[in-house]
Amino acid sequence: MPEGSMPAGGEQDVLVIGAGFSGLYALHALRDRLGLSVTVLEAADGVGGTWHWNRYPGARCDSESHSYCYAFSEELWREWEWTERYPGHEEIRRYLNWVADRLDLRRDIRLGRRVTEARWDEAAGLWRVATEQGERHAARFLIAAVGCLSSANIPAIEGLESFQGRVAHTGEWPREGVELAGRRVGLIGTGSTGIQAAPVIAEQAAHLTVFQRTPNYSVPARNAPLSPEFRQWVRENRAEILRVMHATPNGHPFAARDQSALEVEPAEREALYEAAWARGGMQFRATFRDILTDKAANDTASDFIRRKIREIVQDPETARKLTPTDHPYAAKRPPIDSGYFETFNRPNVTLVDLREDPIERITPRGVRTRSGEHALDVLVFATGFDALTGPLLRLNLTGREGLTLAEAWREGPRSWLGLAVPGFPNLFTVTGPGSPSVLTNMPVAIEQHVEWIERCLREMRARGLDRIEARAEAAARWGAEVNAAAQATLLPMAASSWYLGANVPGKPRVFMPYAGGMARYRALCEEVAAKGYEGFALARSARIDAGRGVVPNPAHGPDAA
Ligand code: N01
Repeated sequence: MPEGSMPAGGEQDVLVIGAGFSGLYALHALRDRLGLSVTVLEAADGVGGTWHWNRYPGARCDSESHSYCYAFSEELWREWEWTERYPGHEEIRRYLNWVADRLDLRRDIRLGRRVTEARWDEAAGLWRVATEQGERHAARFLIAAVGCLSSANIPAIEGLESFQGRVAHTGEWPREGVELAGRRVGLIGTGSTGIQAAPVIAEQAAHLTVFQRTPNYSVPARNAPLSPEFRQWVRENRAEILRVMHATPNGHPFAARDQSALEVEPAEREALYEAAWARGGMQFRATFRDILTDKAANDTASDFIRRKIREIVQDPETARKLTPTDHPYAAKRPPIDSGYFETFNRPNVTLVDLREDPIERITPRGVRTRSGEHALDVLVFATGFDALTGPLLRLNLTGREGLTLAEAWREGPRSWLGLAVPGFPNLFTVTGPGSPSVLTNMPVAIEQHVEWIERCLREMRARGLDRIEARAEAAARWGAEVNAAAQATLLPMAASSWYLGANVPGKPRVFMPYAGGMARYRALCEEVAAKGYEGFALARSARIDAGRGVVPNPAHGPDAA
């Protein structure tokens, strides 16, 4: 053990990495329902995962609050009261902290432990995990619950280190905040985050300069406090709300209209889009069933939003720059906003179109584009994440026979169902690449994965097994399926999409999430389990016979008997 390291964390049945939505639920499911010994290692000094870090001005969930929470427990569902249509970051953190207390999770969560390495020890049949803090842990099963968007991407722009003002990435926003009042603020990036942040920063700052590389579509969120009647309706209609969320492709509590955008008369179509615009939110995408599958249908939605941008933005030149032309609406993750386009009517806001006026370098005083220098006190990067694969790769995982995840995924992620990687026994990736993950309302995808893993471990125990590994041919087949599902949609038409890894230089261009829909995916996962874990190799190790395995000797808990 290296000098300064702490004593070994002891041998666990399961180690979970991450204490966000996924890790908290994995701990509850595997400890309290399955009776396994579970420890959660979390890099941050609090629970919350992505919501621990994303504290930028305007940070708010784009899913509606009554659907952005745990659904597995009727008590949790009834006891928690959301206050707004979309929950703000503080409220989500309060919620997750409340869940951690309510389910007595904290005693098995070790905060401030950043995993730096995890190695499969074939002889011992254990994952050996090291943290930056010098701890060593060992566990039979390893669950990566590290989220999809937790590895911040700061572009390597020349001169960045010379900037004398304050620099912050939205996904690692300082806890104490960043002073914006009276400051000249530059914001790079106009994805969902930049679009949420710009209106709030503009209200606080002396001046805001938005550096835009790709203009984006956005629809008003129409956030508002929730009425007592609505909250009552949510409490009383849990079963129906969940039924819809589990039946729809995106896990949201609404279904797409079962009609093509091309089937209706133009006047009626316009009226339906107007109604959707007035209602606000992600539901705009559900105005017609073929918005994401038929380019001509999509054009009607894209054109509608382009017209709205021209109506809202007073300066025609600014409106032109803000109007997306190079990809269909919703081919990139569609943002929703609270006054984004209106922000550009403010006298203290400037838009810089980086396609016409690219960044040359960052200087000590600000950002220099081809047309000149923009003097800044604060530079905010809303430049997104090394999505999906990034959080897993930075765990430095080494599987069987010394295979590293970086090598295994050199040409893009390979995974069976986005849940398990060939060569990495007893590792599960919650909402990993190849699963619907970021194309869905995340808690729905998370609950489905955690419950699938729980069932898998329960059934392995019942069959006297303690080793599971995805087969390479299953992962190869699934890779083709993930690609085919994306090709059946308009999603690959956005060249700059992070779904494709396009935002990170050198990252393989592979469409990473499964676009075939959550409902279909859930059915496939059920089928795999029902067929005895098709595509997986299951085995029994000598540990079991020595009485040391998870399987014959469940630790404690309701399911252990
Ligand atoms: O990141 P993004 P995000 N120079 O990658 C630009 C989730 N989310 O943080 O499009 C200049 O979408 C880049 O430009 P381009 C949600 O899933 C959820 O906004 O690559 N610009 C783009 O404009 C979302 O999709 C909620 O040309 C550069 C922006 O930076 C995901 O997080 C709320 C650049 C990055 O956009 C990521 O969103 C907010 C460069 N070198 C976000 N590099 C919820 O509701 C990048 N850009 C839960």
